[in-house]
Amino acid sequence: MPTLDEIRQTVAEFDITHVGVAAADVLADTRSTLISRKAAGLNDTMEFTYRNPERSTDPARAVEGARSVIVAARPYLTDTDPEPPNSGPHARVGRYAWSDHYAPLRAGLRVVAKQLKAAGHRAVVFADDNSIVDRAIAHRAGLGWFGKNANLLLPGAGSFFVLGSLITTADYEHQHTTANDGCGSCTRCIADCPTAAIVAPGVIDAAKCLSWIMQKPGTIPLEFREAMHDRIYGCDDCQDVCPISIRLGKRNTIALDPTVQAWVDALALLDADDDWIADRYGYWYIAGREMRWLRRNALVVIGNVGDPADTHVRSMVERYRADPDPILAEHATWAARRLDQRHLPTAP
Ligand code: B12
Repeated sequence: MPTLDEIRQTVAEFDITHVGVAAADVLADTRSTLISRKAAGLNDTMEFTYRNPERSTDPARAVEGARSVIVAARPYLTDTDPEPPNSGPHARVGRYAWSDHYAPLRAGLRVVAKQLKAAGHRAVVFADDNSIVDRAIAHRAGLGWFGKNANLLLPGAGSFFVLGSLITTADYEHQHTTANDGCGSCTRCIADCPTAAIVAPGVIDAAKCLSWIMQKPGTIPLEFREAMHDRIYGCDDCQDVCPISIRLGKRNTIALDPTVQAWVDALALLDADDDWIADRYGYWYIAGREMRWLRRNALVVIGNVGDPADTHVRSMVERYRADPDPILAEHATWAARRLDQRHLPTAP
């Protein structure tokens, strides 16, 4: 069975920079947090890890006889950012979704899982899966502390990391120390969240978090549409304003892959069929795999940042006002009004 150092070397080839080990015991505090936040409605309509807190906080429910959880973190901040396009209304994508960062994370951990299986152990990889609360197990493995923005921040590296786990019956020495809180008295993320979704340090009200609002099926509440601005998927504000994540994140970057999808041509998306959208953005979480939710978001973006004098923008909005999907038609009507509003000459 590979040593922890050997595991670190193996996964480094997949740009995984941090590895820790946690005991596979029940995450009792997280279980009660999930239950109490659900009771308080802070999960809004989200299921994910909230669906079955008994399951998502017990590694042994995922892998029978589990002894250890090997936790890995992979940075997704890029060394340079792609230039924003200078034509047409373009929609902004959250950094974690510029490409499928979970794929290399899982691939690296799967190499280790194979080695553990060859040594006679059970070993299963989970990343962004409802089976385990990733931040909580990473916290137990000593990888980082919970920031006030709820993200797990890695000492000396910040929060722009995706997290994944390998739950195994193999026995590894567990981490016994927890990372110290590094936020101190800073509350920038709380103050600068565009929708005041951080209702207490480390506590997100999902109903107000743009990241969830843009994923959630249904109508986008009117009070959040302007705050969405040019975002179509993901919101980075609580990390972008974090002095630690920005300063230290710059030392823990990955090379910018020219194929990343940091911007979405909103008009092209609205003109495209479902297959075209799924081909490009299918690795995102899209509720029910219904592409209409991305079209809905694109309509809000067009209303917020489209050029009111651009005939292409106007005709696309008019086309969607006549759409048989009542949700899309309503968002298009909102976009038309917003364009009109933004077109008004400013008072002298
Ligand atoms: C549901 C979910 C969401 C929801 C809800 C987020 C949330 N905060 O719960 C939505 C859709 C809004 C979301 C958004 C984002 N997500 Co998300 N999401 C998840 C998912 C699937 C489950 C998270 C969960 O169980 N939350 C339940 C609650 C109870 O947990 P929590 O908020 O982390 O709360 C902890 C703290 O409050 C802490 N705590 C308790 N008491 C106290 C007290 C204090 C003072 C403090 C500071 C903390 C603290 O303990 C709690 C339990 O661990 C995980 C994947 C997974 N399987 O775990 C990814 C995950 C958490 N998301 C991730 C990412 C990248 C994001 C976004 C940055 C994406 C984006 N750019 O839009 C945003 C960040 C929003 C934010 N500030 O949290 C990463 C986070 C990586 C990291 N370094 O932390 C994860 C781990 C995915 C992954 N495998 O990499 N996400």
